[in-house]
Amino acid sequence: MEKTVPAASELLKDQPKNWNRWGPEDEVGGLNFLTRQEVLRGVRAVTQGKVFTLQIQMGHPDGDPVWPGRKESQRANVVDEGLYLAGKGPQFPGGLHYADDVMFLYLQGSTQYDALGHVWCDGKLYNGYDAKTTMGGMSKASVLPLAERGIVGRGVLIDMARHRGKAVLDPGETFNHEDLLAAAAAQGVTIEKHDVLVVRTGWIGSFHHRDRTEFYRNFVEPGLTYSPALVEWFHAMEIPNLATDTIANEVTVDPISGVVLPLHVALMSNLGVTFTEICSLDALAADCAEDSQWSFLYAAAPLKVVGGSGAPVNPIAVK
Ligand code: UVW
Repeated sequence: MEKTVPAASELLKDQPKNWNRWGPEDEVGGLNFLTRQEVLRGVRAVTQGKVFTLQIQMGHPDGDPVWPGRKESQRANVVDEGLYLAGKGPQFPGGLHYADDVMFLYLQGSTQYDALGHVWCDGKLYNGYDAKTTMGGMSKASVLPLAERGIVGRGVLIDMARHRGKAVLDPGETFNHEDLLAAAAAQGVTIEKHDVLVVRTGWIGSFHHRDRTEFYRNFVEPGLTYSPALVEWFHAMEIPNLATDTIANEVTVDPISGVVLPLHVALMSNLGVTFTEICSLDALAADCAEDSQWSFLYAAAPLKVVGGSGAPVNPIAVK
């Protein structure tokens, strides 16, 4: 007999919400936890001056990892020396030549922040905003307030792949907050309240080594899996931001209920946890494994796209 999949709102009906916690006009959710004290706590994690950039390459000639149905970013030259050689380049007194290009991209098609209103259930976005405010561009809970504010705090990396002795977790492989805590203990680091939680699965790092058809077959990523206890843990820990090296920051389909992406609702929409997706974490993870320092200053600011449901970002980790 076929399993009936509940509505996400039904699955999550008793789960906590941070709507109105920061007032009826709030659009940045968990970023409210990142006070000046939290910025300074992040700064105190800097001990060596090592810098890591966490964005994947964008417009890679072999394609970029995207959620099925989205198109990969495409960059194209508009002006280059070829145009000048053809006698068509723009001419200026003094003879300067220049290069120009354009890019077609999904705002969720690279390393990016999701706006808190990016997903919703039952016609209500984060903080109770009406889903009609998404029409023609998001007028509420868009990526712009996240971008205007910036995200700076203490980051902690949990390397689930390394913890399980794998280069990359398997498609559909799940883990929960207890697994994160076990991995943290094995790494010798503590996940502290208000940390930016960065989780490595190895998935995005494997994209350019994998057969493309195999990567997208029955598309199911590894990742965090929903349970009321996991949501309660995020709520109690007041996690402002979850960053992972997967396209969607959670296992694609909840293996118990069959609901697709329930944590997008339970964490992002209900609690206001900001999501950084499609991060490149392999170099940072290799370095953390070598020097045993798993915490760092995390700093990021998505692009200020007016009305955007998300925006590309190149987060920085400083150890
Ligand atoms: C979807 O919106 C489906 O996913 P993501 O948040 O990963 O962009």
